[in-house]
Amino acid sequence: MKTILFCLSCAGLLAAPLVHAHISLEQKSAAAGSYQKLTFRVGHGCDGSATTGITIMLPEAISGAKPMPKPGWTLANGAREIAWRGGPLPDSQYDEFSMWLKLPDAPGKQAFKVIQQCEKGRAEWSELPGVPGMSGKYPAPVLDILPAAATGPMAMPGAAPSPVPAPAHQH
Ligand SMILES: [Cu+2]
Repeated sequence: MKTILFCLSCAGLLAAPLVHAHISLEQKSAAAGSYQKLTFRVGHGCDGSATTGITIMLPEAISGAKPMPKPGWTLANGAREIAWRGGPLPDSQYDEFSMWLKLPDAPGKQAFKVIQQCEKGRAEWSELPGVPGMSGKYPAPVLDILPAAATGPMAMPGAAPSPVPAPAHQH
């Protein structure tokens, strides 16, 4: 399994000059059970076509998220997915889409599948690392959730418990 993971990351590195930014997650890791802002960066369109929609699928372990509204984009947030529609965001520009959520208590890697809609075509960023048969061209952004004890407020100030209410707050 380690070999597969290693070779996939090799392929990603080799392909980097061609496929550049992809859709990436600014935060690479965070403490289990913490409240966290996640920022998804959209580095380019679909084969040169401008982006008109970003849909982020929440992993099963995450029960809710509060997306950040963006001028020029309408927002639809369901329990399992969050969608921004608008733009268009030209291929030559980049933008960020953020949400606020509570991470699960269990450590481990969580993948956020992203569907990018463009004026022409679409791209599904859904490939998971370590799965044989994947091209590696459209990796899903992955967050590494670390055991809370391994981080702690001193090591990661951003991961400290926050007074902001839980995103899954029910009325
Ligand atoms: Cu790319």
